[in-house]
Amino acid sequence: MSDALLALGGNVGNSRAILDRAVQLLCDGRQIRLIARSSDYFTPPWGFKYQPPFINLCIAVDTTLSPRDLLARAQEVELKLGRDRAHEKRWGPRTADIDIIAYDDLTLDDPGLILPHPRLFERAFVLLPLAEIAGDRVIAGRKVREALAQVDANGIERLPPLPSPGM
Ligand code: A4P
Ligand code: MG
Repeated sequence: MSDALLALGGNVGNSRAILDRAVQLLCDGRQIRLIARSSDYFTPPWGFKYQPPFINLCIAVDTTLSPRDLLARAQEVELKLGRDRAHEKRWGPRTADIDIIAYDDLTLDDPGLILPHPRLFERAFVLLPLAEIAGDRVIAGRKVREALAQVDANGIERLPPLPSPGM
């Protein structure tokens, strides 16, 4: 069994509902078990600025899948939720993007999978939700909470939980 940290984001459609569904689809309770989930965060667009704000969140999971199989599963979920890689631009709008941030303490540099995620330490929209569930975790020699203190998190808002259905 391995542990992994994943970051989810989206800015097309009802992102909170879509990402909630993404967590449910991904964490089947057998091969991928949800251990912790951050709040949802409202985040200004990073990279390509002329697009709607994103919703971002992070999860911690236990998994029996290899890193490659975990990525394949994440990409299946992205597709199921309507992601269309053929028509999107780099860092542009998307319904659901799922990145693997870390997988145990594994370091990997393959064409299709880089671990830990190479742009993690530039991204407050990942570090802020990640610090909520794994602030003391050390990734690539840096503690998540300390890495968060080094980035500009202006404009990011932690959102209250959505009312559960039936309330
Ligand atoms: N890949 C390699 N390593 C990994 C990994 N650790 N996890 C490969 C996931 N995928 C990994 O992915 C392109 C390829 O990266 C995949 O096929 C996989 O084999 P992609 O999701 O299309 O990524 P991308 O958009 O080209 O680049 P990147 O840097 O992953 O960007 P994001 O995170 O997808 O960027 N602003 C805010 N506020 N919040 C956001 O969530 N997201 C983006 C999209 C831009 N701006 C944003 C946000
Ligand atoms: Mg991605």
